[in-house]
Amino acid sequence: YPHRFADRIAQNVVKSHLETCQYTAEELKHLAWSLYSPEEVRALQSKSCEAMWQQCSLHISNAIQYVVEFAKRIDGFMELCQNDQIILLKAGCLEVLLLRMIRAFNPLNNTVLFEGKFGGVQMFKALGCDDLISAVFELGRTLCRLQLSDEELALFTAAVLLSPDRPWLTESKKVQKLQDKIYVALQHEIQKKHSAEDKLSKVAVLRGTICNLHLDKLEFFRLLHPETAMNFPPLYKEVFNSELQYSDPRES
Ligand code: 4D8
Repeated sequence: YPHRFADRIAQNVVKSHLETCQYTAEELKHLAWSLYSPEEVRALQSKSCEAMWQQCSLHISNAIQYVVEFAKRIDGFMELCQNDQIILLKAGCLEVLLLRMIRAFNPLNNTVLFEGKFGGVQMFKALGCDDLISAVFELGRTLCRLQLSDEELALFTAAVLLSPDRPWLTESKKVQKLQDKIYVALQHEIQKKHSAEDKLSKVAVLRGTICNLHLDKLEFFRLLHPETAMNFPPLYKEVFNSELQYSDPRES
């Protein structure tokens, strides 16, 4: 049974993903054609910038809680030291959020699910950062073209979270080992459904996507809205049920 190992990892990661991805594929299919009316879009557009940011950041924080829960359920993640768990989540949660967005993204009409209905870029006009929003939608379209299954998305987001090259990791070798296993499982998963050429290009594109996801624009966003971008303290508590230690215990 050469794939027994990969299968076990895939099973755990896919289960964790499905348990924490907010909406089932079935629910999304039903919602897909409920669009915001022009009046509703206008109402969103006429909100103040602050009010719209607040509304969006609420959803982003909420979605990030699910990403945190996803990470916690991946075999091996909780065995990493707390320091590294925090680093991986801080560095990867926004990327995973944007990857997860494709489940709630309709490339046929360029709309995304926001508070129960689908709407286009115009919906976020009040935020006053059209370039960022356009880049996020563009990313959505690009990723949708890969037609990832939930299994592939699960494994890929796990691989993004377990990136061994994040700065300041103390046990990056351990993270590397976990990521390698997930990539083997991803490769195996893709092999099941696609021809050989398809498979190779897909893995290559996905690996490339990890780098492309380090969008400068997100950095820019963080600078513009540090309070919104990463309102982390509550998340630390959520992950560890304890206060965060910023200092390295070895230094004291
Ligand atoms: O499952 O939680 O219901 C986006 C936000 C998604 C940002 C959310 C958003 C999502 C980014 C609101 C504002 C992605 C789902 C709904 C709310 C992710 C833009 C659209 C979740 C998947 C679709 C559906 C503006 C949910 C991009 C702010 C920009 C940043 C990059 C922070």
